[in-house]
Formats: sequence, C-alpha cells, structure tokens
Amino acid sequence: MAFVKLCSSISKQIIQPAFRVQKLSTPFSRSLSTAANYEFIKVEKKGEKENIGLITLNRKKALNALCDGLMNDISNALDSLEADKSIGAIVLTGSEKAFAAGADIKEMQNKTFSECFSGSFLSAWDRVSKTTKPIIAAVNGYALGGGCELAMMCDIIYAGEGAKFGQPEILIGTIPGAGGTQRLTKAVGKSKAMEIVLTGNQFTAIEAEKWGLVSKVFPVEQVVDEAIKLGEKICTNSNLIVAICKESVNSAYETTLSEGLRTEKRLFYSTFATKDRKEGMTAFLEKRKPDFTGE
Ligand code: DAK
Repeated sequence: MAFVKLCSSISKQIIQPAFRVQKLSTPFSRSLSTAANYEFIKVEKKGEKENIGLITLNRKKALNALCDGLMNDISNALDSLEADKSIGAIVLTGSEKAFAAGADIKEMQNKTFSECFSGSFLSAWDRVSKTTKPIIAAVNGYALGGGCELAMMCDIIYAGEGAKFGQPEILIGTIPGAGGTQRLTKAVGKSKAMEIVLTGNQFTAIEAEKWGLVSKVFPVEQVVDEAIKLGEKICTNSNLIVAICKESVNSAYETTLSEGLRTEKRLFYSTFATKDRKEGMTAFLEKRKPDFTGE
C-alpha cells in the first residue's frame, strides 16, 4: 500500500506542472481537469477573461489540515499558474468551515528534533511567499496556526464574517514556525501579536480587519467572488508593473526603511525601461485607455 502511494506521488511529480491546468469550454468559470491530478486541492480558471487562477483547498474532513501532500499540491499548482501566461492573479481559498486548521498535527506528532533539523520537513511551505503574481487569500472559517500563516504569505487577505484566525501552537507545546511570530507582529504590532501567540486565543475577521491583518470583510458567500473581482481589477494593469510594484511593497515589509526607499527608487526608475510605462503615460495624455503588453 505504501509502495502504491509512493509510486502515485512520484508519478504526480513527474507530470510537468504546466500541463496540469487545462482549459474547458464554458464561459467565466472553467473547472479544470485538475481533480484527477491533484489529491488535496482543486484548481480552476475564473473571471470573465479566465485570467484568475483559483486554488481551493480540498481536504474537508480534516479541516484542510496542511499535510505534506497538500502543500506539495499547492506548490505544483503555483508553478503551473505562474507559468501560464493567461493567468494574471491567483486566489487561494478553503471551505466555509475552514480555510485551514494548521499544519497536520498527525504528521508532526512523532517527529524528532534531528528529523526536523536535518531533513526537509515542511520544506514546501516557502513556495507561496515566493509567488511573483499577485496572490489573494479568501478566508472563511478557521485560519489557525499554519492556516493563518498561509494566509499571511499571500499579498492580500479578504475574509468572511465568520472567519476565525489564531496561532494556537502554544496550546500544543510549540510555537509558530512558518512566519506567525514575524508576519503577524509586522501586521498587528508587538502587543497584539504577543497576546495572540502567547495565549493561542482566536480572533475574529472584524478584529483582523481592525488591526490591519485583513483588508476587507464580506458575507461568507461573497468572499471568493470579491477576491476574484479584486484579482480582475489588478489584471487591468500591466502585469510587468504589477510584479515590480509587488516587489517594492515586499521590500517595505522585509527590509529597513532606508533600504526599502532605495529599492523603491531603483524599481521606480526601472519602470522607465518598460514599454508599459511609456504607454500608460501616453494613454493618459491622449485621454484613452492604455494598451499594456507586459513589456
Ligand atoms: N491537523 C490534523 N488534523 C486536524 C487538524 C490539524 N491541524 N485540525 C483539525 N483536524 C482534524 C481533527 O483531528 C478531526 O479529525 P477526525 O477526528 O474527525 O479524524 C477533524 O479535523 C475535525 O476536527 P475537530 O473534530 O477538532 O473539529 P472542531 O470543529 O471540534 O474543532 C478546530 C475545530 C479547528 C478548533 C480544532 O480542530 C483544532 O483546534 N484544530 C487544531 C488547530 C491547531 O492547533 N493548529 C495548529 C497546528 S500547528 C512550518 C510550517 C507550518 C507550521 C510550522 C512550521 N515550517 C515551514 C517550519 C505549522 C504548524 C501548525 O499549524
């Protein structure tokens, strides 16, 4: 049985990620043949122009606990969507009950320090934060531990009214390990972050919005659609300039102010090497819509 599982996981990795997203022929929402290719997620193309990649975590019974297989699926889907020129933005979502209830505790239960330290344990986790296309988390239900961290790796978080965030690792004898003590502290400040990680208490979508972790809150059934609309709005801009802009915001997040300002200025100057910058300014002065080509 274990051998069969191993073979299936190897064959999955051999399939080139770029071939995993296939177009079908209904308008606006193409459900792709990915159910057959991914075990723990669903991948679709959404939006009027089908330029939004929607990744839905699909491990409902375990509240989308982020097992190794699921994180590998996300990583492969991101490779596919980033390689697909028709996709301009990505939305990551879960179910109404759970965005994700954290890393899989069953997989972690018997790990030793040496296995964690010297192996590749949880190594697929960095992929989301390395995504160059804009990525929006659409969160309903629980976003706990690694689930909250996964949302925070995205560029923007939209949440449903009932969403519950938290870093409960302290309650199971560990600490956040995928950015919870870092990204949360940058988003909500030291005092709140300390309160959240030292107690393991959950907090609501409204609180998350008030503290700046979440950018907007919607009725549960609207969150994914709103995230897709946001992606579509972003896609009306030059994808090249969007990527440069994203890099600049991330440098504010990842470096000191003076380094960030230096990076911003360099990136600003670099837009003058693009056709899209010239086209954008020319279109404004000619009172017409710009025709961006991504060059
Ligand atoms: N792992 C495995 N299974 C989980 C799970 C999880 N995190 N969360 C829920 N489940 C499973 C439950 O075991 C249960 O399975 P069955 O018993 O039905 O087989 C099923 O999902 C339904 O859960 P409950 O029966 O508990 O449902 P309730 O509605 O009563 O409670 C809950 C929902 C979300 C409050 C509760 O399930 C809960 O507290 N879950 C655990 C939350 C948690 O502690 N999360 C943090 C895990 S630690 C790193 C990367 C990532 C991480 C660290 C490092 N590196 C890159 C280095 C992340 C660590 C973590 O996330």
